[in-house]
Amino acid sequence: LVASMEEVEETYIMIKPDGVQRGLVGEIISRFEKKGFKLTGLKLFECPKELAEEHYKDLQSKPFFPKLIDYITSGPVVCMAWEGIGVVASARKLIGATNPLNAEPGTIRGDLAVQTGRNVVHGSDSPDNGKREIALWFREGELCTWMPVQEPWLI
Ligand code: RTP
Repeated sequence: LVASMEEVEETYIMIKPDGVQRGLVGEIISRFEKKGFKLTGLKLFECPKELAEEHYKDLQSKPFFPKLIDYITSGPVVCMAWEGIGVVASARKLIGATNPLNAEPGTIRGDLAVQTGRNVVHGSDSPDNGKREIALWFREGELCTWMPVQEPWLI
């Protein structure tokens, strides 16, 4: 069955610098692909400090904010836009709890991380924030809408 367009959401997923440095990029991307979501944006990117501060502006007053900004700007991140039915909440489930020690085995953080301050991946927490964050991290020409092939690639 084809989903009605109202059910289709978009979310911003980002592999943080520790995920890139530990060689987990392929592993993390494949979890979203295998689940059945559609990749519509993808780039390796060195995040400027101002962008990290804008992205995390709701956490500005937290004591860990300066450390969080240092972490996110400490090396390249992988920026991704994903599309699909219920993708925002589903991606958060695939990612697991913020503190990796509380994240269930089978989730990305549950399987691959041990510290809140090095929790390898970000996912938008609402459809509105999904749209806001995709607009913040991508320029329009960097996003692709595409349909699965109708003809087989191989015969
Ligand atoms: P994210 O935005 O990265 O997906 O994470 P989240 O919603 O699960 O968690 P949030 O509370 O929004 O925190 C954002 C990121 O800040 C770092 N953090 N450090 N106590 C600490 O040191 C602390 N608390 C949060 C984490 O990298 C968290 O993912």
